Amino acid sequence: MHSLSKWCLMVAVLGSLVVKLGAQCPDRPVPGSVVDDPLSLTAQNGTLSAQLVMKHSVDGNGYTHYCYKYNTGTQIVEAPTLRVNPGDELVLDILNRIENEDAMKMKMAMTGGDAAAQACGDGGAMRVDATNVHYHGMNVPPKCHQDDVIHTLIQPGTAGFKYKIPIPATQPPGLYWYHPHVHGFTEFQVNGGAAGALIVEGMEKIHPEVAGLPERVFLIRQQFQVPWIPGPYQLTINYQVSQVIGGAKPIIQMKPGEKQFWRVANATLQDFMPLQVIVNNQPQPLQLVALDGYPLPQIRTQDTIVLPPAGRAEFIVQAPPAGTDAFLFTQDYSTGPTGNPDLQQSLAAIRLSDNANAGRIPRATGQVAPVRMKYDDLASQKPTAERKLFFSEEFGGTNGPIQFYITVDGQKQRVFEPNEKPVITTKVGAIEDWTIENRALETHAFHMHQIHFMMLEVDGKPVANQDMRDTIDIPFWEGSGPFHSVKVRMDFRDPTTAGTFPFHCHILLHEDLGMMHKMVVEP
Ligand SMILES: [Cu+2]
Repeated sequence: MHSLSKWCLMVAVLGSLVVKLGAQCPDRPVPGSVVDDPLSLTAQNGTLSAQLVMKHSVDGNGYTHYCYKYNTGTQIVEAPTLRVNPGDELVLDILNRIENEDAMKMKMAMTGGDAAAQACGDGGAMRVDATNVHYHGMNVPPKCHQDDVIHTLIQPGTAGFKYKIPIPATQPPGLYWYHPHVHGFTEFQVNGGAAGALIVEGMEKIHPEVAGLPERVFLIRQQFQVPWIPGPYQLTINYQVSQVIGGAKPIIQMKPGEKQFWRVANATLQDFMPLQVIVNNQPQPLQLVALDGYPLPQIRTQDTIVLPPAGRAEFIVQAPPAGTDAFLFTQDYSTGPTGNPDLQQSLAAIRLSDNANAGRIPRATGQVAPVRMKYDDLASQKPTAERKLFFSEEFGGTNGPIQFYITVDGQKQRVFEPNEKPVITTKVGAIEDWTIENRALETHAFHMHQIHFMMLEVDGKPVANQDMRDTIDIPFWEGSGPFHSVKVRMDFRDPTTAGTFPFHCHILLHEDLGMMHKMVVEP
C-alpha cells in the first residue's frame, strides 16, 4: 500500500485516533523542574547488557508516547543512556510490547517488506507497531543482530530480539544515539519519544580539557500531537517540555563560573537547531569538542552550533557569575519556501546556584598519549570514485501531496521501496567523493549509515573545517540561480562497512515517504 491509499488511510485513522489504554510509559517530568540526565547504564567487564521494553500510551493531553522502558529493579526509567568503551560488546534485548488499536494495525501495514529469505527478526509487515533499532552514527556492520534496519522487524508480543554488537576498537569516542527505524513509520515512535543516547567513552583521552568537568547529557526531542500532520509542536529537553505558554521553563543547574561538558543530541523529527547559550542577551563562546560523535582535531570556539535533525554537538560551557540570566536557546532557522518552520525558542533556563548538582564527572586520565583517530588520513587519500546525488520534490503524485526523492544523478527519480535493488554498488577499500545537491525549495538533512564522512566543499568552495559528520544540512534552492551543494568524502576501507544499508533525509517524514535509498558495499 505504498500509494495514495496509504496516505489517505493514515490521515483518516489518525484523525480519529483515541487509544484508551492505561499509561504504559513512565510519567514525563513536570514543567519547570530541574533537568536531570537520563539514567546511565555502563559496561561491566567488557559487556553492556540490558533489556529495553518498547511500550506505547497516550497521555492526558492527547500526546502519544512510545517509550524504551528499563527496569532498574527498583524503578522503571525511560530511554537510558548506554555507555560503552571501544572494544566492548553491546548486548541489547528488545521486547516489543506495543499495544495499539487493531484498526491501526490493519490499516497501516506497508506491504513490500522483504522476502522471508532476507528477514531478520520476526519478519512480517512494516507497520506502526513493529520496531527495530538503529545505532545512529556507529561504525558497526549493517548485519542482522547488529545495525541492520532494512530487514529487521520486531513485532509486538513476540519473544523479542537480541542485538549483539561488538563496538570496534577504532570507534571514535563521543555521543551517538539509538532510535527505531522501520521504514514508513520511523516518525511515529521517535515522535513519541523513543530515542536514547549512546556514548562511546574516552573523549578525555582525545581532549583532556573535558577530564574532570561535570558532564551533562541532553536529548532534545520534538513532539507533534498528530504525527505526519504539520502543525504546532513541542520541543522537550530530557522529556521536559521546553516552552509552556505562561509556564515555567526547564531548569539546568550550574555553579556560578563553573565549566561543564555538555553532550547535546538533536533527537527531533525535523528541527534544524542553531544552538546558543545566551547570557544577558549575548550568545556565549562555546568550546566545541566534537560533532556527530567525532572529536574535532582541535577544540574550536563558536557562539552558535547548528545541528540538523539527528546531529550531535559536545561542547564546554562556562556558567556566568551568580545573579545573571542565562538560557539554552535555539534560534530561528529558515528551511526554505516549502520547508517547515523551525522557530526560535528557549530550551531551558540556566539557574546558578552553589548547590547545583555535580553531574557525572569523567575520570581524569593523567597522561594523555597522542591518539590516532580512525579517519586521520582521509584528507590526503585519493578518491576511487566520484558521484553526484540530488534531493528533489514533486508536487502531486501517488504517495501523498508531495513526492520526496533522493536520486543518484543519471538514475530515475523514485521513492524508496523495501525490495529495491541498491542504487550504488561499491567495494570495501573504496574512497568516494560525493557531491550532494539540493534541487528542492526546502532544506534536507543528508544522513549516511555506518560511517562518518568528511566535509570537503560547500557550493564548490573548500570548507574551513573538514569535520567528520554523519548528518548534514543541504540548503534549499531559492528558486533561481544555482543549486546549493555539499561535497563529502566517504570512506569504505573498513571491512565492517560491508553489506547493504541506507542513506536518507533525516527529516523523518521525508524518510518515511521514501527520500531514501540503499547502497551495497561488497566485501
Ligand atoms: Cu528531507
